[in-house]
Amino acid sequence: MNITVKNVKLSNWIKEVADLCQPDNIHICNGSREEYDQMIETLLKSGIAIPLKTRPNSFLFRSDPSDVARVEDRTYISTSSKDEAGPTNNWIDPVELKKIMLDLYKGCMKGRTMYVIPFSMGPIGSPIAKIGIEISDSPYVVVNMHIMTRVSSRVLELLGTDGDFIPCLHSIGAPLAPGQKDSKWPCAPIEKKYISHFPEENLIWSYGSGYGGNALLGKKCLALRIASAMARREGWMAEHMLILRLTNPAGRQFHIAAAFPSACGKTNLAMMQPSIPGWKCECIGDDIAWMKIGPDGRLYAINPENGFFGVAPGTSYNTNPMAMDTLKENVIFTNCALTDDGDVWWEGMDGDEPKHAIDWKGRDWTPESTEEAAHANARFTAPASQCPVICKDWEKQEGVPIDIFIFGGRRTNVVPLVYEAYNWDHGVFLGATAASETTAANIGAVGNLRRDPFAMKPFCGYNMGDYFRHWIEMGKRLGNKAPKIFYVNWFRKSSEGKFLWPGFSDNSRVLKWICERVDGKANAKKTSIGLLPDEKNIDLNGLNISPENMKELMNINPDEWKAEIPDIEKHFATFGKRLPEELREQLKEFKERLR
Ligand code: TSX
Ligand code: MN
Repeated sequence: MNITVKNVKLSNWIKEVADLCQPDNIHICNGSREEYDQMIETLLKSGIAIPLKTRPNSFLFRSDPSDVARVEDRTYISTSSKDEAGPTNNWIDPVELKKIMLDLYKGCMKGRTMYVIPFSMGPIGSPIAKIGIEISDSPYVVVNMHIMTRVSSRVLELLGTDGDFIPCLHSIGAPLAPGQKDSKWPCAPIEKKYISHFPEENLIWSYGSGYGGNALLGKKCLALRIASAMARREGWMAEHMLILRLTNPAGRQFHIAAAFPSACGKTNLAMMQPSIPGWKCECIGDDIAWMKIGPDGRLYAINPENGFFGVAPGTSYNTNPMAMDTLKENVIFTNCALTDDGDVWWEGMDGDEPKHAIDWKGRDWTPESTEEAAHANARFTAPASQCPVICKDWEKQEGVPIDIFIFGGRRTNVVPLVYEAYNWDHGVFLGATAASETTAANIGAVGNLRRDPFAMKPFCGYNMGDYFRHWIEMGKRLGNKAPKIFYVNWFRKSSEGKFLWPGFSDNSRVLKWICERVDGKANAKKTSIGLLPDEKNIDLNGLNISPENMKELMNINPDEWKAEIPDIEKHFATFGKRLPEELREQLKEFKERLR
């Protein structure tokens, strides 16, 4: 094969992978519209992509029913010692894991084309951006990477002859024998799937799955797991956070980065439109924030992604109108239902459900069917630039200065609507103890409390105790320029089981109080858990919420909080000696405040 690549490391790696995986062809991607169109054309001809009649340049894909989500028990952080990966990660010794995977990779691309995808996470050339190269045998991965990252031949130019990049090797793990008919969604069985990270050498090896975070390696694998390990070594932060800009009626901008576990509506908050007059909200990112301390000592954030890979079910003009308007054209849908008029549909979409549809498995569906039409983890892949409220500065090379961090979770009781951390270390304590109740969208029983520190449990590429320490250290470096830290809970319910807070657009009322705190304009009262708004401090103008409900929403019951302590202690104990002294101290002070 006649491949010319200037970069020495890349050209050697391509040869090495081609020798190992034995593809029929090699295609070096350039990220152009022509390349995208040509790829889609091939996918249409083979019947894998289904064109949508109602949305220009938009297509539906159906995955294999066994390949529908990230596979956390097949995800590995492979460091030289198990302790380096820590208690929250699966670990296999790198020598052993590479031996297993090299065996799987041998000849795995036979009968297929090997795509070399050069991409930038972050605006090309930004001082915070990183370059990755994904090698994949999936054309579906190529078109998704076109939307989710900046795929471009400019990336190869930027690399030059000796520039460095993060190698991301991906195979669906389904070689074709000569003459063998391909399936619509080839992939390997679960016991052969491996999503492996080698953070000590900035390397990603993924095998056997074609879905989402298992296969689009720029996102969770590079931008969170590998980047978090790089960030600790290099003194910056890679976080599972949305980024938004809130502008108050006086024109002052506040930049907020917020971390929530899954099923808390992170994408909805990222695109939220305020219900209070005079306030403006713009989206910068909905999933990942990379942050570095700038020349002025403040923390600057970029969104390393180029698109949204969002959960479709539940997305509607009610819950997220800006997302709905993002999805009008140039979108890839995966595992949604197909309506008779050639549009996609999913549970929770506005309006009546269709009388007939084809479900995500390709079978007839009617409202009488016992299964869902769309898979609960069905997705849209859409360009961020199409979001009507994308911030004009979302691609600014130096990023935006973060004023506020928000952590949160889904809690039916105990946790009030909003509170502020006393100081940075206390804020790190709130992030480290963050917890959320499981919903039908998670695995396991509904309503169980799961600790998900900083919403990073599945995404931290090293020992989480060291990650907590890194946060403590960033606070020391940021000093009085550190963002203020808050905790929110949109999901508290009354004793009758009704949501106490309307949520969605009305969350702007909570963000307003948060901004006013940062501006030094709002009061707060000291409590055992942190600083709480006085009841009158939250702007409830035009909102129909009873004082009793407001009281219940903000109530702190010390007995309920005392009952949380044993679980926090158990959680902290899992990190052993790696738990920073500062967090032990925070827990001690919390216990004293509760006495
Ligand atoms: O995304 C949500 N947010 C954040 C929005 C900016 N959701 C959806 C979560 C599932 C992904 C919410 N659900 C929020 C919320 O603030 N709050 C709730 C709970 C809730 C649901 C419905 C109503 C009120 C609260 N109202 C009615 O049903 C009329
Ligand atoms: Mn996420």
